[in-house]
Amino acid sequence: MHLLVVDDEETLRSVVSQVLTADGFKVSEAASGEEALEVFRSGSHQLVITDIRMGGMSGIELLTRIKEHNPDTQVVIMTSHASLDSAITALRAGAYDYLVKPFESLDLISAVAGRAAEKARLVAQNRELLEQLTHANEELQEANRALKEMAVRDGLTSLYNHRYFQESLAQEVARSKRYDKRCSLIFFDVDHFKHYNDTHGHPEGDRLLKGLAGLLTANTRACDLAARYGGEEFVLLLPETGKELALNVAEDLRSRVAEHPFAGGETQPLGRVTVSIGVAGFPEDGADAAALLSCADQLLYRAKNEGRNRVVG
Ligand code: GH3
Ligand code: MG
Ligand code: MG
Ligand code: MG
Repeated sequence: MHLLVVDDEETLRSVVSQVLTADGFKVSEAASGEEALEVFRSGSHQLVITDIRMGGMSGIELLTRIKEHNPDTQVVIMTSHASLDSAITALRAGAYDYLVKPFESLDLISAVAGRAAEKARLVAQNRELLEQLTHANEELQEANRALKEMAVRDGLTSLYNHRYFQESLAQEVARSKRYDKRCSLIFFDVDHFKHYNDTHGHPEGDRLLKGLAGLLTANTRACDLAARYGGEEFVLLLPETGKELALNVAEDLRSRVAEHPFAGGETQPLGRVTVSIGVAGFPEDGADAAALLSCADQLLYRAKNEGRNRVVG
């Protein structure tokens, strides 16, 4: 434990210093408050024993400065019988204890310094525990955030999952109703995906779904919500968007998919990877979430029946 002894009387300083060195402390000395502050700032003293009345900076001011710099440092004050009042002031300012000069016994110095050192050790330990706790808490919060995010995402594509989409659709329709706004739903399904899986294998099929999700995300506005509805079915919820605009978005999406050079696309019945899309608008196609979804689903099936790779609204 590093200890700093501060007194302008050299004899007294060296007596205290010798006693505490014998007790096993690593002792530095300073002859004034100013010097003490300099030594303190450049070292790592956990304990300071200082005289109160010195030429220049007083022991009380030194105490205050030290506490500002490192509140964990323990400071013991040395005072004379004549100035016990300033000892009280020092205690109020955060001193650990005081020693009265002339010293009745050197053992007393050892005892007080020993207790102050123990306190400094406990304070440092507490600080360390607190830091560990804070760190653990931050990690926990981060894990919680990640967990919450995982709960709303689809594992394969990282798009929002079915449950989150259903909740969002219900909310969006309710919001649109209340504020007399429009919103639209784009529902699409990969054409002949069974054939793709049969030709290239399920893992390649998974890769295709991921690629498709990437294409979808890259072409979705921040306010739109893209989700994986089920196996090879995806949805795009467009808040505050009328059906005419949604049809344009859907057509754009359809052509982007058809033009995208997905691996193995040329082996598909339509000669590339394509999607069929149904587009439903609120309020004209359904008065609630279920009706809107059912309408988009029916329109999607019409797109399939009419030859696939098309948008029906
Ligand atoms: P259609 O054009 O009529 O939609 O034909 P389709 O073959 O796509 O339709 P169908 O519903 O008959 O087949 C869907 C296929 O999607 C069957 C299923 O194995 C596959 N599928 C569903 N989920 C996944 C998945 O997560 N990964 C892979 N690789 N395939 C999936
Ligand atoms: Mg003095
Ligand atoms: Mg399907
Ligand atoms: Mg399909």
